[in-house]
Amino acid sequence: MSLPALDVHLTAADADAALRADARRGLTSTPKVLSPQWLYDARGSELFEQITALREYYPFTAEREALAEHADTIARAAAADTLVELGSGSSSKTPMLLDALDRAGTLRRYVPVDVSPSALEEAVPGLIEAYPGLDVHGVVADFTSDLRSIPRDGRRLVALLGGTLGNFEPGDRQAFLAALADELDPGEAFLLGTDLVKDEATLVAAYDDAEGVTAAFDLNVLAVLNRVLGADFDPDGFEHLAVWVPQASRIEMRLRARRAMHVRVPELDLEIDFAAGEEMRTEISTKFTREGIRAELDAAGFAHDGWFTDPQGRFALSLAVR
Ligand code: AVJ
Repeated sequence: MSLPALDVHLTAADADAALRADARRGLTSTPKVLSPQWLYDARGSELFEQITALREYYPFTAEREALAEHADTIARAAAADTLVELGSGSSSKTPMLLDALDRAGTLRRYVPVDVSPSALEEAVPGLIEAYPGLDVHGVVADFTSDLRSIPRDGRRLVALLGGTLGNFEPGDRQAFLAALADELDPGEAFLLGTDLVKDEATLVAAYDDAEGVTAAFDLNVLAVLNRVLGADFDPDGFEHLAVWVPQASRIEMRLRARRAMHVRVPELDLEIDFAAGEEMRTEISTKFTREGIRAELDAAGFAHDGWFTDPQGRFALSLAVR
């Protein structure tokens, strides 16, 4: 089977340069911080897949339940011919939306957008096979900085699922929502999946599971830095932490130095020191409230059109229209 070419707006060299700039900034700032993008090499993506199957990691199941129950309502409200999925990754929940749009009788095209060409190359063939009449148009782009690369024609439903928005800092989140509102035409819709605030024990367990899969996922970032930047991090010198930060309404994944360490990062021409007990933040995962999401969507220029959760009210899908 021959594949339609991906529309590439981000080359491997661009992505690499962005990650290096991020690492230089983050490793030299106080406290130290890394972009969550570093977590998802092949091994990290495999560990994330394992995380989604953990009993403690409820967001994946909860979003699936919300989609199963409400996808038809969402599809009828959006009446879109084009589903644009930002950060589509393995497109694992996409069929739930595609099927619903198909049942609504409007579906014509699917546009998965991801920074990873390999993720698109893996996901697209199966979708082409499963949806014979569907026009599948993959776009390789960083949607946080480049929304111009998504097709403008048709009536679009833009989806950002999986709680991905929770990885953004508040300022970046607002800038992204405003840029997306600006990109959409009147009547077009945005479907946003967000995890919700709940008791601390449940939240922390979801990011620090008993089997240690999330710890392995977090620590893997050091192996990535060692491989990509020639660094000499000793993963055994760090431990994984999941911390609930109520003032910011977010879980932070951090790596804590078990002892003082000196680390060389030759590819960045950098040497850094960790004090014993020093913490480096590797990911934020913001948890939202209904009022908070409404306020942020309003501020960005969206009208709020629907709120759909799983039966237990753990995870929300917000439908916003332009
Ligand atoms: C894929 C970013 C939504 O924040 O819950 C899972 C990633 N990190 N366990 C999340 C993640 C640790 C996940 N997102």
